[in-house]
Amino acid sequence: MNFKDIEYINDINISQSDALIVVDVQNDFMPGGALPVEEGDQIVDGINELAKKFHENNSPVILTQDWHPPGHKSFASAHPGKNPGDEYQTEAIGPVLWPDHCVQDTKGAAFHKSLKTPFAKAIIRKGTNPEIDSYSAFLENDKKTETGLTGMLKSLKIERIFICGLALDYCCYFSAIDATDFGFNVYLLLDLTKGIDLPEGNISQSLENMKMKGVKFANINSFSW
Ligand code: VGL
Ligand code: ZN
Repeated sequence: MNFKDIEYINDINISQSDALIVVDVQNDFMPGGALPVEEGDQIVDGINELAKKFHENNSPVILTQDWHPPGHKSFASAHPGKNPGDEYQTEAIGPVLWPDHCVQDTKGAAFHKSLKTPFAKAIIRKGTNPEIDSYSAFLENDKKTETGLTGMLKSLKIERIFICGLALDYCCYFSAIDATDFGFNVYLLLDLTKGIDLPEGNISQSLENMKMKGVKFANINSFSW
């Protein structure tokens, strides 16, 4: 599956049962960062524009922040002889190892300087357990430990969630899949995300999987306002 085969939903009106989840718009995922996503910086203005609309409508904007302790097990440097990009799969880590990135309280873990963080109702920090990675904003990679975001959104009576940010085929993808499992109606904003594509083909595989799960695709022009 390729971007041009995708059907986009149109004429979306934001309502108070909608939430916007802005995934990992952090320096380390930007060009020049520790785990750069190509063109990752090009989505920030659009995300700000959309977040402003949600905020004006009293619909919650949630930011996520990858927030690893030093020596996190997802880092190749924590495994003697391993390099970033090497395959490594356990229940809690993988399918590949990463360069050291988004270490708690470092500049790399900070949000991109242009991201309008005052729009956020909450910031969910994930990947904080040294042994377990958390690509998803909802569930850690052990598929058991919740971040708490589901409870928050359910108590706010959120039904529909819109996902944007970085990276398309990791944190956005796993967040979208888990959100459907938790019963939300999920939209991925394809022009407000960029992917890593590691291993190669991972972006099209994740688009295919999301489509099969019932995730819908939209972009910033899909909203009517
Ligand atoms: C991410 C790899 C490792 C992401 C986070 O934000 O997509 N990817 N940690
Ligand atoms: Zn990470």
